[in-house]
Amino acid sequence: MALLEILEFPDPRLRTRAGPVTAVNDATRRLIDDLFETMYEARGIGLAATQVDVHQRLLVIDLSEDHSQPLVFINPQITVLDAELGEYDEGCLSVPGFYETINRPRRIEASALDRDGQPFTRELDGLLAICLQHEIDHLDGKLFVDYLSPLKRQRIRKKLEKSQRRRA
Ligand code: GNR
Ligand code: NI
Repeated sequence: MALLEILEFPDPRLRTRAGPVTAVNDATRRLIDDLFETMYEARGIGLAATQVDVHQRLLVIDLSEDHSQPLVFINPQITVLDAELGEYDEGCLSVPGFYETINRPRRIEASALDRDGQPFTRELDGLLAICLQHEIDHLDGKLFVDYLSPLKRQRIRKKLEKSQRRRA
């Protein structure tokens, strides 16, 4: 297993649109294990491959406190079940330290492949529906800051660039 480096906004690599996973094999499962290890170490509830500079349509989620409910979504697709939006204060490991209220559809149906390459479909709501939409946005090169006003996004970008310069 390996800890991977998480890219931070405004790194242009976060804007890459990931391509489909064409085969679920041992290399895929190694990547999945590394994503979980990296996500748990960073205390996140989700992580998309895009965030570690791997541009494949694969993401992991675990909403549990004790790392007991790992979920894998490969080539995920969602359909919105209900036009109703819900708001949530979202954060992102690629935008560390910033939380903003984002509106998204509350109820979705998700289809994907699991870590064995088996297809599944689930209806999702609550934080899981929010998190999956947030992760699929990453696969499409999109970040939650894209839903904010240009002024707010610019402020966040400047602050993160400053802290990245301090660390460099
Ligand atoms: O850890 C995370 N918390 C979170 C909170 C609200 C909405 C979405 C998220 S996902 C985030 C981890 C992350 O950046 N995944 O891409
Ligand atoms: Ni994120």
